[in-house]
Amino acid sequence: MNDAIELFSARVCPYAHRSRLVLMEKGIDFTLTEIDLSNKPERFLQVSAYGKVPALLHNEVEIYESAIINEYLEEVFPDPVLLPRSAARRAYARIWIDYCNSRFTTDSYTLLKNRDQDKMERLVTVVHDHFRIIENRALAKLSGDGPYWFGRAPSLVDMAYYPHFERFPAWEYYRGLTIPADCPRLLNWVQAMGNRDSVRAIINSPEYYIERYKSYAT
Ligand SMILES: N[C@@H](CCC(=O)N[C@@H](CS)C(=O)NCC(=O)O)C(=O)O
Repeated sequence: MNDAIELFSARVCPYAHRSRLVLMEKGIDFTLTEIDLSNKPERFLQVSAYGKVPALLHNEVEIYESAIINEYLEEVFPDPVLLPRSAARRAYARIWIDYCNSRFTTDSYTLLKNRDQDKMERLVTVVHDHFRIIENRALAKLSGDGPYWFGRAPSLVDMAYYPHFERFPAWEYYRGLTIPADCPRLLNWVQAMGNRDSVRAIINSPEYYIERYKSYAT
């Protein structure tokens, strides 16, 4: 079958970034359609019932929500494999992607958007706690002697988290957030991800994120 794949995306969006990375890691040819989120085209709204990027059009198949798009890509294009082989570790992968969506991201953006100085210190502690949970409950237990979530090869979990860490300079700039020194695996993970060809091909500068996140933070 001749595959026609179109990804509706927005450069600033960490969720669209996830699906771009998975498409590139798998070497899949695709058309990237940049969406102006303040003026969404009808064609995009036909595909994404939520009106959010990313959305994927694969021949006649219409999919949205980054985690679901990425699992779909994993099933349809299994090479290279981006989920662990064992059922238990696949379940762990899904737990950590859920953790990213439901805890890590929510609390990170609460910190960035907060302007109440009295709450700031507590919100920084909450995000630091997430870093330590990732360090100790995920990487220390699952990554063995490799730099990625599940060891030597990257997975959908790495692709789910990395876009948030690429945007980290905005948190550092506006909120003084740093990754604590007692998270060496996490620091190493950021570096390993930053060296991947897929990541380097579409990386944005710290200045880009600092500028684009200004309205959230100030
Ligand atoms: N849960 C969604 C989140 C996607 C999302 O929030 N996308 C934002 C841009 S980063 C968006 O399209 N916002 C447009 C809107 O809400 O109108 C996913 O994982 O795909």
